[in-house]
Amino acid sequence: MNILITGFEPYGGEDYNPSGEIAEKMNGEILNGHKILGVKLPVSFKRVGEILESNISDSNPSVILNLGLAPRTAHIRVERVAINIMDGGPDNDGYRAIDEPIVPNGPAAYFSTLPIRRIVEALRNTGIPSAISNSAGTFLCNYVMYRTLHFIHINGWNVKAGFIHLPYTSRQVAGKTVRFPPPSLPFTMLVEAVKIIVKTSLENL
Ligand code: PCA
Repeated sequence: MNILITGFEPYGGEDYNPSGEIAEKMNGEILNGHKILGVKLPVSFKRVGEILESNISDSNPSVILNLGLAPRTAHIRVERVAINIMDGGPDNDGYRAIDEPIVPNGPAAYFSTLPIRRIVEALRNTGIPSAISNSAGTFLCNYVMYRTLHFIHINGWNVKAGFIHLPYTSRQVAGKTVRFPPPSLPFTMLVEAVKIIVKTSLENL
């Protein structure tokens, strides 16, 4: 079985995005005997869909974890739902979406097919702060979650897929010369969290 992990390149004036770094770092690793394909995605409404779908088709994964950065969040957010809306930007191509559907006439929403409550419990049990989140926003993270769930749905594939929002890394925040740095977790803890999420998903296939 294969595992696909995606993250994003930096966006919004930041020069670092832990989600893309973790995806690339884990590329090629074997976890519980399963091979990980890790891919960094562009923060582009126009370009990301095709890259995402070709990676899903090529890797034929049993588990798909889409990762993204949620600035000013202090914990691992396990997303419950993706909605059929693009509203935000500008993305890295300079495109700003306003109230557009991701898939015209597509379902209003898709639920994550990951075992989200068990994931939150497993993370908390290892000392990693985590909670279910009921909105992945309306920017690229929600877009990638929706496109992933729509793609596996229309193909009729039985895949555990969902989205995880990560906080800033501590190192990233330490580089900001501000009076009150935003919340963060160490990079090593974020990597550990992703591994726990994959393992919990594999246990619940
Ligand atoms: N976070 C953004 C897009 C890319 C990322 O890492 C979001 O939450 O939509």
